[in-house]
Amino acid sequence: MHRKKIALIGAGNIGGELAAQAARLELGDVYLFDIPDKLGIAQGKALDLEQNGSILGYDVRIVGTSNWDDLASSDVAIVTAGIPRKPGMSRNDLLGVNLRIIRSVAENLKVQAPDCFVIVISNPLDAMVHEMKRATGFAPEHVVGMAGQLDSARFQLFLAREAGVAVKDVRAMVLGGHGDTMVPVLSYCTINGIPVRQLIPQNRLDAIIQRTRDSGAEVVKLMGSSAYYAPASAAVQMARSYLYDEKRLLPCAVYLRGEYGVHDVYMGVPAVIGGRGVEKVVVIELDATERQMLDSSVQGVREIIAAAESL
Ligand code: A3D
Repeated sequence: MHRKKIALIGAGNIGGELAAQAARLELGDVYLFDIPDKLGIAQGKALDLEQNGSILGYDVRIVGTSNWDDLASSDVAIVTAGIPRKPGMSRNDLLGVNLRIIRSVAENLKVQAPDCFVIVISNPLDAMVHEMKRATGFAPEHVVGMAGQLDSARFQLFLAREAGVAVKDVRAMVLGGHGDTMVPVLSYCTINGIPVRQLIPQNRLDAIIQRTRDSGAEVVKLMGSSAYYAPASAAVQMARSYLYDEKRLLPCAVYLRGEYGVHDVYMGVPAVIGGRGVEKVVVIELDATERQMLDSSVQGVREIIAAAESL
């Protein structure tokens, strides 16, 4: 048995919070990787977080590095390398820059950690995770994207606030691509088992759906850079489900091979994550409106993947 090794590629806002959460949960030793220009930041965050362990009582190694050799045989790699949005930008505006970064990360991961479970967060998410699978050649079960949990968390929060109930009593799922065409599936949305449509009028639900779709941009507008606490929590939940074989059923971007009538596309759907990676893609029935929204989301994802393939 060896201590698990968590590689965090990108030591920026999300990377730092991922390191903090992974350390607190003692998921394994944490390697916080960034480009040589940012080595000091990676090492500084690592040292701060190791010292934090003396206060909080966790004990794992946390290493800041820009040397790929340090990431050899990692069990999990969480990829945030790239640039985030600035106010007024869409996720798709990041395509050209982040695609080159993802390709170089994939080339190195392939060599250093061929058996790792890869969770991609960099945007535009669906195209980046698709490219990660293509460029590493890893099995689709070992390459997933984090987005659905974050979008679902946002949806749940707004529903809870509207209904005046605890957020932990709200269960909701957002499927489809991570963008303007994301699909909040109201037919499965409940507050402690009660269908949400019985508790919140349709005009308020429509407003909440729109706010959920715009929520990433809302955060960017407020603070000038992307959200990072909730994205990190969601990815850590996925990593933990893999490492501990928890078999959590989570909405995440997985490679579809005919499920939902969709082939060769990464998209947000419910999936079971366990010790073998993506163990099951769960196909749920959708009503006519949701199905239509999912189809247009697929179309949007295909377009961004095609744009990536042409670069
Ligand atoms: P930021 O704080 O800028 O951190 C990104 C880090 O990546 C920086 O420290 C860069 O130096 C580093 N980096 C750049 N190139 C490389 C490379 N080749 N190898 C290693 N590291 C590199 O950004 P952030 O942490 O706020 O966001 C990271 C990414 O996540 C962005 O693309 C965001 O758009 C995206 N994001 C996605 C979601 C989803 O829900 C999918 C949510 C929030 C942010």
